[in-house]
Amino acid sequence: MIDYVAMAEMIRGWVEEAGDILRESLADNSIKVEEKTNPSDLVTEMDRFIEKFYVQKIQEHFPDHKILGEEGTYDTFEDLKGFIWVIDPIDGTLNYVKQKRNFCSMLAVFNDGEPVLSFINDVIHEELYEGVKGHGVRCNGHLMEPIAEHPISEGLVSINTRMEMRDPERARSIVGDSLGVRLMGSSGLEMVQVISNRISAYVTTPLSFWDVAPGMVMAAELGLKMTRPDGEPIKLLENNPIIIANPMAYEQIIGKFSN
Ligand code: 2AM
Ligand code: CA
Ligand code: CA
Ligand code: CA
Repeated sequence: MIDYVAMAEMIRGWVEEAGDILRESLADNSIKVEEKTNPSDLVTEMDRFIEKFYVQKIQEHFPDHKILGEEGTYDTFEDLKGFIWVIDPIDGTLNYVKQKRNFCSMLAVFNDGEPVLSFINDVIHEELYEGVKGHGVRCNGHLMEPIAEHPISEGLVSINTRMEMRDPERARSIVGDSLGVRLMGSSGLEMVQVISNRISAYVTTPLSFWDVAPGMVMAAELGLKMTRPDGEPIKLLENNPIIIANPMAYEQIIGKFSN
């Protein structure tokens, strides 16, 4: 039997250390920024540094585990057997650069294709969310409550900006049924809003696997639904559009994708 709680305890130390490095980096106005595919798709030297930091720790402690990271770490995956780590060193890099807030650092661990551990570190608010399969979700060590079912008419919703632009009618319909919309520009923090019941649903166009992976074990532990909008399970290591919501809101939103 693998002791996921003991494993989480060790990883927590790494995530906290990465958070400290990121917080301190904000004082440095000379962080180098590069464009990736377009002016809104950025990478900084800190994205690469933090990814390397996690990779070194993983390789030191778990040399036979596989790793997928946004900034270039890519093992070959013949199948989903064994342990796979998924790293998003800074989620919301555009926010990190422009706002110096509203970003997070994320890790997710899968065992034989099952989500077992995940971390989302809201660095600026000093809130570290940790999901452990079978042991619930904690924020700074405090166990989080399962989320009571409620309709979208009783809550706020979030969508990603691409959905607003590419699927405006559906986006409008979802938002119109809710109390209002909130857009943060960090899929990790958006998932955290749902996990902590500050918004009722997050709906997106296709995102990379590292953008969504940490939400999976947390959603499962808190009784939330998290699938693709066609109702299919999230495809591991692939791009996925997602809905993450409490079951009642989820059914309402998924109904809007079936026609
Ligand atoms: P990132 O900052 O790690 O790249 C912004 O809406 C959210 O979408 C962020 O979580 C961001 O993650 C992600 N994202 C994925 N692809 C992106 C792209 N091409 N440009 C900007 N953000 C992207
Ligand atoms: Ca990026
Ligand atoms: Ca991301
Ligand atoms: Ca990133």
